[in-house]
Amino acid sequence: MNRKERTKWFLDDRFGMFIHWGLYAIPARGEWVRSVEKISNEDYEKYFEEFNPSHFNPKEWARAAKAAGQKYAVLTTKHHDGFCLFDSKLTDYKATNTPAKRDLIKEYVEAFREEGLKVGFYYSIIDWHHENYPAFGDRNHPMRDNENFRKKQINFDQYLEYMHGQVRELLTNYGKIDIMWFDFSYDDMTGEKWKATELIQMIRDIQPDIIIDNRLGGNIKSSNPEIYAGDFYSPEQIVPPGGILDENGEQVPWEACITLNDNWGYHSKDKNYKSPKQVIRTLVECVSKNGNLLLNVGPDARGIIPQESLGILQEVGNWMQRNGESIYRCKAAKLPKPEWGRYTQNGNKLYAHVFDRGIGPIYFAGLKDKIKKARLLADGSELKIETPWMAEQYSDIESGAFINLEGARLPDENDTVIELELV
Ligand code: H79
Repeated sequence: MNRKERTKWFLDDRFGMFIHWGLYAIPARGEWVRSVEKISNEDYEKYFEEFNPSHFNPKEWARAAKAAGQKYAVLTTKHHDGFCLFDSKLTDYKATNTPAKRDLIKEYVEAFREEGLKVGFYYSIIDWHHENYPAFGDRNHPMRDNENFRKKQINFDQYLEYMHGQVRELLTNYGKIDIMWFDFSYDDMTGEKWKATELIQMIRDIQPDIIIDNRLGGNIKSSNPEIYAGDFYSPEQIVPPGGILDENGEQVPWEACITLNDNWGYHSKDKNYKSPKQVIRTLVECVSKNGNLLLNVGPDARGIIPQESLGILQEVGNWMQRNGESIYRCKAAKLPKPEWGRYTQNGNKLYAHVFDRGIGPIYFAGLKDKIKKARLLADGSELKIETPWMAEQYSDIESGAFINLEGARLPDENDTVIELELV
């Protein structure tokens, strides 16, 4: 399979759930807490001894994802702090040895598969816990100010063996895995520093259909990318303004990962949540530029997704239930961005996402005599194409079409979608 074939389902599905969960849910100050507060291994150890997510129920996570209209998920099997949610034979630093006493990745995979969702693994190639991970080269390492630690002799090859071995475990012990999400290369720690070619060959050997992000390094936008350059580009906390094109001007698959508040891991005081409307419009923006949205939740130390996040997911789900057709299997339309919102398209179905209605009829530049039928996607009601009074006096009128929405307000303040069947 080539990249295009591998990523077909991914680009059809468009919307996934990112889950950041680990020991850092206990201090509840975000997943970078060890680095930001320069916490030593010893001081962080208490969270390992305490980790006991009494309400962990991945079926509930999966149901929330499904109800939101998400089609796949990616969970942190190990974040930068090095703690493993899975039962790795290569370390003691794993959920099995905490009061949780079990392989949480196994339960996640089973629960999400059961709901019909595709399953992905996030795996941090950075590891602040492993004794052979170089603190000296990592300006964010929690022990960066500790002279002894920085000068310690390490054997990086042993870390690579560990890292490759864990990836092998993850891709061998849990059945078919759909996405491998590495995080991340930096400075000269990139590509072959991770023995990336060897790693990719092993991955493709075990899971030939898996899709892999672009964070092992290389240049995914090259016309001749490295084998480890990945299947999709992974912009973080941004929707790339013009989408992503390679050197030949061809579309590169991409997925924007975005938090719901300002942290990936659970943060008890961060209430800076996006609104459902922002999330819906961001999803539409991604699809209108040929991209996916991977929307993050950070379950707490009990294993519960914050109430605020669940509320947002629910409202996004209400919208998706009626308007999902304008997202799944859709891509960018070959029309300029309209004044009132965005377009997505699937074959001869053009979806007009009206964010900003203004007053009066909505104008569709370039679509005169090109619209066979128009309906409100949410309820299927027909919309008439009518040329307004004295329209011949307006510029552009020759090539455009008008649709009149009854009433003063948009039927859906989040995003009113008009389905246009093109001739
Ligand atoms: O897993 C999530 C992040 O933890 C990870 N990638 C996503 C998917 C990520 N690692 N690094 N970065 C994102 C960017 C680095 C941000 C930093 Fe900072 C700025 C590190 C130190 C300064 C943000 C602010 C984190 C700590 C303070």
